[in-house]
Amino acid sequence: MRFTAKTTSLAVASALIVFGCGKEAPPPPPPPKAEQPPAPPPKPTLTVKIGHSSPLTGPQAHLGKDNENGARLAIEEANAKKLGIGGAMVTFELLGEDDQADPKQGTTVAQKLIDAKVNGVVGHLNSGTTIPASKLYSDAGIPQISPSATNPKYTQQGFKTAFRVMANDEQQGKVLGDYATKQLAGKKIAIVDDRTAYGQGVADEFEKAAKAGGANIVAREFTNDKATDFAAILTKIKSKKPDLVMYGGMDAQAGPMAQQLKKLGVKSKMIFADGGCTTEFHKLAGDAAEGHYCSLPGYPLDKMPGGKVFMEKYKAKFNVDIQLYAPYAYDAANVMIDAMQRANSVEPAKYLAELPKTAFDGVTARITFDERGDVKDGAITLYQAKGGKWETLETVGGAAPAPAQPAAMGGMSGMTATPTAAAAPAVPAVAPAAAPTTPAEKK
Ligand code: ABU
Repeated sequence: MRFTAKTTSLAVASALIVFGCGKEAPPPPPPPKAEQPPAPPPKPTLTVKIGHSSPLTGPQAHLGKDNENGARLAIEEANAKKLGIGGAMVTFELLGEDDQADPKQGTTVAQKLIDAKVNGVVGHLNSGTTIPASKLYSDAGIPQISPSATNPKYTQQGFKTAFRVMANDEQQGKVLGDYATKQLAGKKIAIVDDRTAYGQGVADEFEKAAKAGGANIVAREFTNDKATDFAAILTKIKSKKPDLVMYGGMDAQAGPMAQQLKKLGVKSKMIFADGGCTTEFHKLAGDAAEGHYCSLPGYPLDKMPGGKVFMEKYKAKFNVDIQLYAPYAYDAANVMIDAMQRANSVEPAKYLAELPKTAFDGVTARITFDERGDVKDGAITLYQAKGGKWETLETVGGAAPAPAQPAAMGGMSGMTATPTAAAAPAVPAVAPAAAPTTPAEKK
């Protein structure tokens, strides 16, 4: 007990000492305030102008709008990502111009885009406009990626600024010529072209390959890219009784030509390259479309990873089906933006240095460029018109895509892949344009 009382007294005394005879101890002083770092200044914003040029009026307006839509979709998606490049928040703006598929208008429009200080150009659609415009872009140091111009000359001029994301007409003409003579056993072939850089060029390449395959060219006629009446040339062709009629040109002529062939009682099938390989061909030709053949660079879109998703997004945004080159324009714009990100600069001279090193998984292909700026390992797919759609026959060349992902909606309107074609491995029958294995340096 004594021990307990003593202990208690000591505790009380200690408490009195500690708490100052019953007064409450003041709260400890707050620690010195840490310096708050100043809020970072808002990132500067930067508007980056991407030029686009295609025919928005005239017989190819539906294709021109399709290209523009593809590029616009890529740009809007990039804007939604709020990309920072070179320390600035970047907003991309599409400057769309109408070159009317006319070479002279193509250079006028190119100069307009250069004067507007675009950072790059996606386009033009036609070889006939792309080639003369490419000189102006080259002189101005502005990178240009054509989604659809296929005349080889475009990338053979030695311009460091010129790129394309689609296999060229040497490759396509050869595949068509081989198919016409080997698979379709064409011996007597008539050829018509529209005298454009594309139409005449692809017809020439087809002719070379068809002759090499043993065919006799029984007629070589030409029209133009505004014509709709082909009675005179088709009557001449009828007298030659061809097995096949090859057309070098666009759907606006291929469709009526198919109709007029049928009306004349010509049973020969037409065969043509990408310019006629559209949904519009079926509309223009009606029931005369059945059985004709076409080719289109790349694998069928619905077999590409990202292909079906792209179709869905496109339809949801524009409320129309893809006509032809929209996926290529989408890829071209994305390749340009990707190079800007890798360069961390939107300055043409800086990101141009990154373009040859591109390795971009687009919806049309894994895009890498050869030393000229042509897409490497470009595949080419052959289709046949059946029941109002293009059905896949086979794909030639190119690296086979990874399996496509499932999508909620159906495939691209007017393009269907047969199960056999989809499962078949690519047949490397077409030599890709000079294809070094390392990233290309433009010379
Ligand atoms: N690729 C065929 C249509 C565009 C062009 O090269 O003229």
